[in-house]
Amino acid sequence: MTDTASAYNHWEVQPRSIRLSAGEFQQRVPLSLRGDVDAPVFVSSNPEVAEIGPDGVIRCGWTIGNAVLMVWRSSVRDSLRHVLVEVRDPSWFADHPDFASGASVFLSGTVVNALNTSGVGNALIEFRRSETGPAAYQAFANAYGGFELSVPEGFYYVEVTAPGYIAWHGWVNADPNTSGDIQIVLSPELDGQVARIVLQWGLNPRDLDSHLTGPTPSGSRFHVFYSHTIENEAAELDVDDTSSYGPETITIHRLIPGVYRYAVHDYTNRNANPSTGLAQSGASVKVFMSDGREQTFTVPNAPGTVWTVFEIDGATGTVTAVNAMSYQSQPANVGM
Ligand SMILES: [Ca+2]
Repeated sequence: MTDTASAYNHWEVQPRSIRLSAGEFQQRVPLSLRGDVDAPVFVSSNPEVAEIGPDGVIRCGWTIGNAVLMVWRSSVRDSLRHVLVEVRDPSWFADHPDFASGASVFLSGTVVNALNTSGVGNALIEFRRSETGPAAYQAFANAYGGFELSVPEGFYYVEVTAPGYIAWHGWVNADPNTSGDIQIVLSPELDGQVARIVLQWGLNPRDLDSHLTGPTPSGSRFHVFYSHTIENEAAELDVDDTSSYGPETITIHRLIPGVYRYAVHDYTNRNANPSTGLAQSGASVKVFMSDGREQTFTVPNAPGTVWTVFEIDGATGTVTAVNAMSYQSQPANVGM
């Protein structure tokens, strides 16, 4: 370690592992393990089991065993991170309960643009067994964003990518009893805007609404929602969905000092109290910041018609989870 290490103490170091099936296999170290660094240095403790090139590609052969992969943030070898690489016989995967093959599940879905819900052609859909594992199954969307594939039942960490869009990550349950059409919402890369917020939910309630409030230069607060879709130079509601699933998307164009507050309103059940419609909606919110930060929030299992999801400090850009449920019947009052 060098005396520069303390400058990088924000670089999160935690135990991670990668499991590979023996047999002339290559897998690039995922971004989550490389960290957000320009020129990481990789060294394997056991190149016979798993060697790693300067490009971050792990290569294994037929030698079963473990290797510790060391990742330094830069060529001065500061801020060391360890990753365990396990190379297992292919039959190990078939016998392991996490990997055993169950019934084959047919999945179909659509990849859509968060700004206008049009299909995203030729998106790549990859199903992984773990957040850091190799792609186990993959499919390309057709020109209209539609895709189909069959996978053994189970939980998968799915990555969806397309040129010009921010990569989508999330867990998908491939269950023969519950699987239906999957909607993947991709946000175009931010181009001068500071943030994008995407809301999705399930079949019920029919209509959830996105609300963003924030400071104005004159000292009052703006309120972007379905009846005021654009606040000049500040933010806009790109899509309002009123018939289940979403997406509803808000783009923030700039931040000024003050508190920005994002909330989801259960419009369908706005006059009900008590109400568990929002809690049972399956709603999730992804927020993408222009510096690459990304957070996903899922609705709390608590009654209420308003889910106050998070706040952004306009001076620093810090996103702080709120995740509070409350009641409000008047849309104009949500998030104020
Ligand atoms: Ca709506």
